[in-house]
Amino acid sequence: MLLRTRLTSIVAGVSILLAGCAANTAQSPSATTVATPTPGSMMADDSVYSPTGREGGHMMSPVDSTGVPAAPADAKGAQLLSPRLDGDTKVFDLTAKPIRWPLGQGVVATAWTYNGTVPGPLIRVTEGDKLRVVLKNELPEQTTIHWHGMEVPIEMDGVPDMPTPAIKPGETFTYEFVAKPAGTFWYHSHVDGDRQVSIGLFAPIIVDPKTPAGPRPDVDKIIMLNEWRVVGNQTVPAMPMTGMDANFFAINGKIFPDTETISVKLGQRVRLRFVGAGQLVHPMHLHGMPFKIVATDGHPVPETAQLTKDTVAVAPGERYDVEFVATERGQWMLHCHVLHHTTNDGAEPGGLMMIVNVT
Ligand SMILES: [Cu+2]
Repeated sequence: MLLRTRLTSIVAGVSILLAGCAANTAQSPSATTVATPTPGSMMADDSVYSPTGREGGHMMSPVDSTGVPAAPADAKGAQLLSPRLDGDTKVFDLTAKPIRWPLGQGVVATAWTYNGTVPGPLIRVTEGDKLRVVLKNELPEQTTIHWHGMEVPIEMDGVPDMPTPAIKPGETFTYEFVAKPAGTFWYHSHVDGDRQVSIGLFAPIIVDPKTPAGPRPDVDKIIMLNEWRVVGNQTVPAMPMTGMDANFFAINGKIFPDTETISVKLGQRVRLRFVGAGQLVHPMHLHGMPFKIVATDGHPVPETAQLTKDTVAVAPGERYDVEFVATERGQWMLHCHVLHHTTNDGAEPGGLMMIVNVT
């Protein structure tokens, strides 16, 4: 989600380049091409959305709730999606669609989702698997999927027109690639990310190693962190910008005390896979027992380099896999240490908190 920064620096670089070439009026065609924002990106001309221009128009407008169906009250995000087999290819069907999503505590957000949940469904495969993901776009706007951190061909990378065009409303696109490398990854929209990702178009993908280094952990949990702005019945994409600040903070699409409780038996080994799916940094702190950081951004950390920590700062886009052995009985808090993020619309306790219950 560094597209804006990247494009800004590219544009800045190109401006300097062009200024330097002022005496020579023949501009390099390639430089002009690079400076052109991709359609649907944050650099694009948003006048197509709003006659008043970009920041004051489309970016800040509430999400349209008209006719959006409600998810079941007990709906959960990041649930395992079973593939169907086509020969030796694992096929996953996704539909991008709006849903009224229960964040918890009676707060309902208008979300854009994969298959109607926040986060979208978990895709879990083994390194080397042939993967096909069929995405139907039932959103009112174009979209794509970017396979964040995975090594996919450029045609599958999900940045609009670089080189594959975005998927228009009503259209379907098939992503096809071999799952690599092993690790914790996530997938998300790469169109109008400031809005589309902020309102729910994100989900986990885990690639298990072909040859595991050791036994699997007894408990293995994904913890996707993001932020919401819900005022009354209206959802506005939360972004770090005055007037757009988040007032709800969610773990796997839920706010405390409606976040999941992780149940662990004494002596079990627990793996938590943190994913920074929002736009803020969340230093996640576990009470009672220290943990080791065993993988960063999906890639294993050699044992001799594994830091023992009780807090890990999860920045936007990052993943941290941490592991600990449950040595102490009790209901231990796991929470963000930006303490405003443990509130629901300003009231504590709430937000990015969950309980690890060791029995
Ligand atoms: Cu936080």
